Amino acid sequence: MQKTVLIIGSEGQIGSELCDALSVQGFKVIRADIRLQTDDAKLQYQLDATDKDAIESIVEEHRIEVVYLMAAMLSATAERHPQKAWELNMQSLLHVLDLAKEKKIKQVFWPSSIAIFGPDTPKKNTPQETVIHPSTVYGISKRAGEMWCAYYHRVFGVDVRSLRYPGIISYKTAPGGGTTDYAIEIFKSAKSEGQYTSFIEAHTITPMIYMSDAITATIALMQAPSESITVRTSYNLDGLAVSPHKLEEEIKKQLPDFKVDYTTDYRQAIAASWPESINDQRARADWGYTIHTDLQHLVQEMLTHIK
Ligand code: AKB
Repeated sequence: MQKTVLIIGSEGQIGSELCDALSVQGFKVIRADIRLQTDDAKLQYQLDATDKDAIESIVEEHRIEVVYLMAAMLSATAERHPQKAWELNMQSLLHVLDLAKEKKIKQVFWPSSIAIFGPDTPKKNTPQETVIHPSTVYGISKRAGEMWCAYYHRVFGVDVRSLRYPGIISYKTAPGGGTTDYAIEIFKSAKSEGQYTSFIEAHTITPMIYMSDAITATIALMQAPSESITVRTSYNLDGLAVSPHKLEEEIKKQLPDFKVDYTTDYRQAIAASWPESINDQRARADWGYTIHTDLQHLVQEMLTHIK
């Protein structure tokens, strides 16, 4: 029988592409997002992710087996709205974990982030287990969420799985409120204006991956046999080491007149507190994580498709 999955945050950068990928794989996908206006034959719902009753009623109506909880307030916006960020990022997770604990759903995916790491974490080849002192509200909420996931798995047997996503670069749905958003804006501006003013310093490196690799990794993790999942907090995932300067150099190969200047703001300190590269041996060994898209290909794809 066709498995029914619920994507909470279906209209966001990752959620929207996850819906498409899971539909192509034959899943019945129910979309839910605060930004949705209409019910389309009950395949989509306007949903506040902090409303447990509303989530539960969708789960019951559609006999949902798997929930992908993609709704979150990202790092830059969360610094401006700490209380709201904490409520959204934590309440939504605890509600979904409770539904799994009550056996109303079988499996949960919840995204963590490289933002859990802070300035005193080793910057290069950051290990899976290391010093984890996040310096942002978003990072704190993601680390707390990881610990909740591990707790619900250990104490209640909940099958919750998670990835520490690097910054994700994509062209279909714009991200909102992240620090790594510059790495998408730069392509838009390169095409439309031939110039970009970066809020991140030229040589600040953060790990980034192309959306297709993030989606492939998410689905591979969720489809792996339970006994091969040895990390129940969240798996480290490495990406490409990207900085504004590296993107500028790569874009210039195709648009030689492209120029970048720099006016940094509070987001610079956030980016500087994150690792440059990540050790993802556990993800590779446990369920076969690989990156398929290199920087050259990524830049070419972005310049071809971004509107
Ligand atoms: C952000 O910049 O906040 C996100 C992230 C790294 O989790 N893209």
